[in-house]
Amino acid sequence: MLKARDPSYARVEDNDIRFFRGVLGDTGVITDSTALQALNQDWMGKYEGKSTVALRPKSTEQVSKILAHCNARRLAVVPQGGNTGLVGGSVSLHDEIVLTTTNMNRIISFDEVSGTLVCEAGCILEELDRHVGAHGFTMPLDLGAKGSCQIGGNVSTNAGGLRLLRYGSLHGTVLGVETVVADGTVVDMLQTLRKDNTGYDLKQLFIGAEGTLGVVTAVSILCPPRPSAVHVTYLAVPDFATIQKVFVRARQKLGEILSAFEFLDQQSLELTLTHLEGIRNPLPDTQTPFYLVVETSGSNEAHDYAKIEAFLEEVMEEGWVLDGTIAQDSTQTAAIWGLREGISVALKHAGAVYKYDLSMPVADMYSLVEETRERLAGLPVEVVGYGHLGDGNLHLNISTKKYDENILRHIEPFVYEWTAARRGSISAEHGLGQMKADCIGYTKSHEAVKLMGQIKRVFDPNGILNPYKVLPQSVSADSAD
Ligand code: FAD
Ligand code: 2HG
Ligand code: ZN
Repeated sequence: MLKARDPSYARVEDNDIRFFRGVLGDTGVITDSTALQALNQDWMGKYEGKSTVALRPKSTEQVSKILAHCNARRLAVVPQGGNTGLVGGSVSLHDEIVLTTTNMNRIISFDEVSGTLVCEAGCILEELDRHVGAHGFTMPLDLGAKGSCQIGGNVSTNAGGLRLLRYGSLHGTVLGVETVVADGTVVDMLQTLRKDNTGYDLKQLFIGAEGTLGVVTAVSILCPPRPSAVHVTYLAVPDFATIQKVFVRARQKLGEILSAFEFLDQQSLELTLTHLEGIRNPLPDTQTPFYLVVETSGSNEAHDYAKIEAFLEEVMEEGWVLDGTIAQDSTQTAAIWGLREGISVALKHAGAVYKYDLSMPVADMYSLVEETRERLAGLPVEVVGYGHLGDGNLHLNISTKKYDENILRHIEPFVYEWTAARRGSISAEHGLGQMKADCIGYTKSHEAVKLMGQIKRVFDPNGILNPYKVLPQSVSADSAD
């Protein structure tokens, strides 16, 4: 149910528009309803905002002036990057002003010795990867939305993605951020140092804050050397218990070159083949409940290939893998990744989808998918499970034709309670957004949530930044105890 508009926020008036045009020029202020449509709609088509104004600053100084004005006027603001978020965080609920970083897309510097990239928040992930790739480096994160998500959005959601297993989370690879807090103060934390223990590491608060603490305007990030030998294998596995054995063996045998360990179930595969054109089944003659995408990234082609071949031989001899293929060229590699990355897109094509992004002990993961399937038996849904198994991250998706409160009642709070009972997380990598703002208490303690509310009020005492998201209103508001 849509939360009511908080009446303490002001409404945009003609004088505000005049002010914004004075700062950004006419082209930086969007009021045309057709142009606003794309900014008001989230990637899934599930959340629809009602913003009547969107702002497109080109510099940190402009962001600062906008926020200072909005704070003084108590106008609510939604920061927006590539708008690929999956929890309704990047669109408004009511008439909040959208502040998009799309025009802040300059690369500031790249240090070829350390591999440190400094860039503005609106740079698109794939373009950054191309840029650092030309210097022999790679971005430390990769995700299906790379063609449109922005680094500021990645940092603000603490995006995980397909290679977290190898390069770790953004809490480790982001070296610095520049951010503008609610009253317009620019906080320069754009360090490029690997080591810096001077005081509290404030930048960490902005990694995963989902636009509730400040607008991230620039980022410095450590890029690893680009691997010169990448091998991808696609494996058919009979059951979930066996997947865990294959994972343990992959870590033992592939060691430091293991860069991804992803799983999908038969239902995910079928749904993707049905709804996406151009996706090829890598093992068309083998039907089994589970498939794995295992990737290695290293620097010695022959040595790495031999290692993955030996691993494959071993897991097949054990009877753990029923069939498998190693991509022989970049086209086959892209085809396997195209299937894995295409699952979300296929789900979108299939209609409405209830998405749950959970982390928990790997051994428990698939039982949740099976129990959800049982609970929903008889309803017009397809329950699919896939995800970053190597990171203990399950993507449980319930696909149906249209959003339906009756279906939702069968899923929630069941999924959250089930996850909480195993000390998991109800938001492993996508964030809480508007979808789960009121659910944070399932897997974070009362005391922790209360502290988060206090932190929120330090950075944003008027609550203008991304209201109704991440924390329950009662916790964000000034009156919270
Ligand atoms: P947006 O969607 O625009 O915003 C996301 C949140 O960040 C919002 O709350 C917004 O207010 C805030 N925000 C955006 N920019 C800023 C800024 N500059 N300053 C402050 N706040 C800001 N996520 C993963 O973690 N792993 C995956 O593997 C993954 N795969 C995906 C695949 C597909 C096909 C899609 C559609 C999404 C996927 N996602 C994944 C989710 C999403 O892409 C990521 O969360 C991404 O990091 C969001 O970036 P964005 O620029 O689109 O941000
Ligand atoms: C992925 O891993 C993304 O593909 C998206 O995180 C997951 O759509 C989803 O549920
Ligand atoms: Zn994911």
